[in-house]
Amino acid sequence: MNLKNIILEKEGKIALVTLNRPKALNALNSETLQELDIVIEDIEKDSSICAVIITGAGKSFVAGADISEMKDMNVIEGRKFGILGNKVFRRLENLEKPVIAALNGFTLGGGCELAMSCDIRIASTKAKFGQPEVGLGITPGFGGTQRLARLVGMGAAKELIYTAKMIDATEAYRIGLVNKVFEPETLIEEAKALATTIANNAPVAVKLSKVAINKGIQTDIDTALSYESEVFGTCFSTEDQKEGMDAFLNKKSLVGNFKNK
Ligand code: DAK
Repeated sequence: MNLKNIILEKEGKIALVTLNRPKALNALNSETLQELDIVIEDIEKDSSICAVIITGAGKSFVAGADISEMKDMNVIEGRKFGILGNKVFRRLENLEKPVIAALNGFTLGGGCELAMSCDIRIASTKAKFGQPEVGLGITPGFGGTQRLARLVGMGAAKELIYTAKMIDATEAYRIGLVNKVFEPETLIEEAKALATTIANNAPVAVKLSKVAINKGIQTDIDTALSYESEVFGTCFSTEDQKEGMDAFLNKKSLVGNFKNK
């Protein structure tokens, strides 16, 4: 895999994806989005990987879509760029493995939208968040108008989007945009600990939980509960369910030793 702007590392059951274009604060250009697509595909196909961490190199997670690339786009190019971004973010959101965003610094615009396409967000005390698009004459275009309101509620989402102001990690935690905040030097270590805890549980059950939550949140409660019953039933076709319950009844635990089958 020949990547210029992303580093992909694998440690046991965990994949660590580092956006690595620090000179431009890891701004998302078409090339980086295409590389992210390739990396997600690789992780999708690698059955040894059970959890993913995404972070940024340098002082930024992602400072948004690449303004220098977007500046002179015509309508067709803008649409193409938008389709690519939405495709990649949706692929990440639907990846059947849990994804943790470890937000080390600026998490702005398309960067905040990328973080919201992940399952869990943890941040460094140095991280800054915002949707600055309206200050540039555009609306959020990689899902920000939809995912932010679902995550933090309409009031907080509208305030962030309409004002285009940045908030710090404490405020992001207060409104529920991030789950936890850590000192910068411990962020990746904490992300790996969280990823390991998740990866040690039954991977199929984690995957099916993600599917049920993501699908269910889009619909009414009765339909959502039918998704839940469906995935719950599917668990009983797995070896992990049989062996996990058997281990419990024999006063043992399978945590860390599930087969992913
Ligand atoms: N794009 C391109 N380059 C960027 C960038 C960005 N988003 N953000 C920073 N850089 C570059 C800077 O231009 C600078 O480059 P040089 O001058 O060194 O060549 C370098 O990174 C370092 O930045 P600064 O010198 O500005 O660093 P500071 O620490 O002083 O300031 C900052 C950091 C994050 C506050 C500042 O860089 C900043 O405000 N950056 C822009 C943040 C922003 O507005 N981001 C939102 C972008 S809009 C679409 C879908 C989605 C989107 C668009 C279309 N479609 C559906 C079509 C998404 C839009 C966005 O994300």
